[in-house]
Amino acid sequence: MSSPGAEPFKPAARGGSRLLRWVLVLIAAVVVLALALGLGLGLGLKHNSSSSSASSSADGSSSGSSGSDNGSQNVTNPGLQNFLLKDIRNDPPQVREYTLVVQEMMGAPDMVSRPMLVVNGTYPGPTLHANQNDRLIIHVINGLTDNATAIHWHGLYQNSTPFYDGTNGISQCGIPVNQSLTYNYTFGEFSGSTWYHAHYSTQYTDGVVGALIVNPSNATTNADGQAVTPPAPTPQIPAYDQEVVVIMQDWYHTPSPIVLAEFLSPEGVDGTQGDEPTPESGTLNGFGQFNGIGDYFNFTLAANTTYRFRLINSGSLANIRFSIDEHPLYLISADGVDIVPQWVAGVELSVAQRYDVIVRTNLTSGGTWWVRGEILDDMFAYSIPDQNLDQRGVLTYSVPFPNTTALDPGSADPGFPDIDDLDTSTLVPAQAIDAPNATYRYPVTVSFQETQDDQYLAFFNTTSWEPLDQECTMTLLQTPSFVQSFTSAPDGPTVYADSQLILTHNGIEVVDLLIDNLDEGDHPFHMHGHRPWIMGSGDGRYQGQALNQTNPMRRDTHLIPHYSWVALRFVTDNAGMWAFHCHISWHMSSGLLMQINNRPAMAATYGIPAVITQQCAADPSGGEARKRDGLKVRMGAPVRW
Ligand SMILES: [Cu+2]
Repeated sequence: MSSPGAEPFKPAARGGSRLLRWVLVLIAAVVVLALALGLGLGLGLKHNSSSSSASSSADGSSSGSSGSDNGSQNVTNPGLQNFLLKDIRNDPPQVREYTLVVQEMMGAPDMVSRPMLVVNGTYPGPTLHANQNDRLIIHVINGLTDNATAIHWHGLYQNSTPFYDGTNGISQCGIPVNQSLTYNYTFGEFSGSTWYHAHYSTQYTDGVVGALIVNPSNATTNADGQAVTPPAPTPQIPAYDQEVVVIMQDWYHTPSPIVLAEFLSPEGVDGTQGDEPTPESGTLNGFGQFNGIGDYFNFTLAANTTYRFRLINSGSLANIRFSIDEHPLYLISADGVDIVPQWVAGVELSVAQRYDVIVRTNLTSGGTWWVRGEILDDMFAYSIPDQNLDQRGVLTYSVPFPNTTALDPGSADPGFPDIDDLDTSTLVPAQAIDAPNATYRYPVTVSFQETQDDQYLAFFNTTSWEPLDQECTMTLLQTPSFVQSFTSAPDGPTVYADSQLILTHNGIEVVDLLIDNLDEGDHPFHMHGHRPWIMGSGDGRYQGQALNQTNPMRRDTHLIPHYSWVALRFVTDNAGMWAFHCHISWHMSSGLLMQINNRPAMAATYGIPAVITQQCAADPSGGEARKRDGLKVRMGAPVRW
């Protein structure tokens, strides 16, 4: 671990920076008010900007007119206040209630207008911010015109509430149009940076994403008044003054149902079946640049302050490299797991991964710096003209010796002489937990295969997933015969209805998934309801190599490179049906999903909210339309859902 400069991390004195912060907030409020009055509350994204400079206003929202589209139908940027978090760490345990409306609107994050699916009219959606001992009550309203939806809370355990996991085909069948579902849960042992997103076909690719930030809590009771044990302290993690969310994703100019249909067709998106759709650009806190234009998200921060940046890749395919020019990153957390900190120049986030880094605004000259969210092309099977992978935001704080020269949009990342990017093999959890001995071990293969009817589908072993019609596996658990099919049989894998690969354990077991990725592509695998240990990995197939049980890294999303193996270990103590799937949108919708069925008899006793069963019976997306997890696509001019 290298350390630039000898100065250890200390939070800056809070008084001075707080005054500056209030001044900035006041300025931002005046700007927002002026814009709101000027535009009649129709704050729209620019569609016709020719500016390539860092021109967005202090609150992060664009100051442009709403172009040729109906302004009231346009997606807006939620502004800096959505990403620069209030300090709620000392709030008492409480119930926090939110309403999220999923809607279809026109938007242009990178100046290219297209139909989007968004939450509460903004992209990204509102940041949900809570402490570990809080209860969240979230009313999700489906304001779409044709399609059902479901919202998943990535990385949460949903202990005793597996039916609120928000996963189409497993914990629910989707919220029908004009209906709602209230998700109601606590965090248990979870804290950290994570995100929520639609878990219904490829909907999140079109914009149904937002940050979900959970602070650890030292409270000894929870929001329900129950006694809880505070998490063990992690003294390695430095104190910080304020938190900043950075949510980044690769960005497509065509609505995902159309792209998905092309991907699954014999011709593929580019003439080769199986080539993953390549994005046109990317976004960083809702802004992207394309074809030489686009707004930059402005991180207008206070000088001499210690910030915890919470980085999220909410994308669909690409890895993203994050860095800030001239500001080294002190990496402290990965997917909500505190790690032994280390200095890095940049971090690569696979789809659905998160990293937390400490950034100090302590330079004395300059004043503006590039914040980089570079879309990496290592997953791309083909290139497209005009593609812009170089996505940026701007960091600004006041310095004694400002440089008045404008930032150069063509400048390369200057890097650091003595600091490298993160090597994920060096990640070590700060709270050491040794993995217990496995009681079951299962070889699992991952592959893409062409089927007899010319579909190119993804398989776990010999099963390619698709959601069931008018039922999901959690509603099926309310059927005694379905539960008995597991409880009366030995533990292990079964296939239900040809498409549901279900790995069942009736008791609390320690399970190894020995995964061989036989595919030429990399896959970021996500296990719902668990934080598995990464016991080992390597090239080729698993052939009995020794596994590391001593404080292995544990995280909910792990990239398995092409033609390689990984061993994941988890304990089956969280009763319920849990998805284990590739988080590349196109791959999950090709069937790369299996289910982990922990203690089905216990899970059945949790019951399931009647509304979920009723919404399944409503068959929200209509029989065949839901096959292959697809969405109804309404073709017309312009192309919309
Ligand atoms: Cu994949």
